[in-house]
Amino acid sequence: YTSTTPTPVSTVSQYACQRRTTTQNNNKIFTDAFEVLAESHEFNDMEGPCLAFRRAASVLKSLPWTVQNLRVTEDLPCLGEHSMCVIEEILQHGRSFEVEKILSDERYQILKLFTSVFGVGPKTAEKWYRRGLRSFSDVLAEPSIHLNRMQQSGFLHYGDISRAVSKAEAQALGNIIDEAVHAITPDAILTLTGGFRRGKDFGHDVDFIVTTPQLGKEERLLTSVIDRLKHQGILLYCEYQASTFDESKLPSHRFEAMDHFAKCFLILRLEDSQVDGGLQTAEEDRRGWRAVRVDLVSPPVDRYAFTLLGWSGSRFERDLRRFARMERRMLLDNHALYDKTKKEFLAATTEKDIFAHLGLEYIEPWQRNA
Ligand code: DCP
Ligand code: MG
Repeated sequence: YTSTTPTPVSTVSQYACQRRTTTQNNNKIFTDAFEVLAESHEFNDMEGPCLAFRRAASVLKSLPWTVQNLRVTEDLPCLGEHSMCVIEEILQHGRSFEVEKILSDERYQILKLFTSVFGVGPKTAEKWYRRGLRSFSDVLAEPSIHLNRMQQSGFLHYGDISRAVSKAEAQALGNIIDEAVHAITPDAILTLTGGFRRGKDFGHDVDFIVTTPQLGKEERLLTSVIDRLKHQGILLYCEYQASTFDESKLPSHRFEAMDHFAKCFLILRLEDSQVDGGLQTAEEDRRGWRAVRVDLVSPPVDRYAFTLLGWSGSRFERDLRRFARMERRMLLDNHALYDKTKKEFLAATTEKDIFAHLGLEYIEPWQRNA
């Protein structure tokens, strides 16, 4: 529900891991604006302001009420002068002129278009833009540009994978992966993670953790699953990364660092007949299938809880790491938790163990949409 009397704002933490954030966003008009500002700063390689706008958006997403005047925002954390100005503009005029200027800017539009291709990040998009390329056909017609495998499949399946994946489709993919995993290893563990674990209705991909109770057998399980999907003829693209995990290494200081477990980035062919309540676009209706992005990660089972917490994602997970470092002198990442004071690793079999080690109240996955 949306209450009109704001709860005391002084109790809102600067850390997303100390806030409960459901998928119901009562401040979408503001957070959409902040997201555009964050992205535009990202395109201009300005990490500081980009992060500031992302944190500001995250704070507003956690509020059980809608911001209706500027006064209530004064006591909220992570809202700087610039964010306040944007809120004020929106409160007054129903929109932000600064955001509208960005949205109508050619460079922003083109970089947004290029980065919407699987395998194309801000750096590549910027390089293409600087070379004077302005459309997909410009890029594809440019002989000096070499697309890597990921980008080639990104263009090939662009229409399908740029369209959101529904919960029913995620469920159908879960069934396919479940069948494959358990045909290979009957006692294998398969868990849906990412945005769908947080209760989102739509996602850009579907993320799963795949492991086995037998320590050391997890990597072989993943490669066998990939082989099986290939034989079923539903593997449209696969980038496999072997494990580079070293258990003696301390958790990474970097917030955005990828983990070292065996993983794969896939594009799978999903039949309409496998999806409950089925049909999508007119073209897919005719074709009878769509392409979907799927990520699988395969940690050793004793690292399962860290991986699950990490891959459940959102700003929540970034702030867990920051909280651990800043408030507890601990290092957390997708592999482990390390106490710098005691100079020892802290083991965990469940997410609750990790929250307990950090002295944090447990927050359910569906409350982690920060
Ligand atoms: N992740 C990771 N290492 C990777 C890929 C992902 O640690 N190589 C983590 C970071 C994300 C989480 O997994 O926090 C899920 O990633 P997504 O990009 O799929 O994000 P969501 O699932 O939250 O959103 P979406 O609905 O866009 O898929
Ligand atoms: Mg995802």
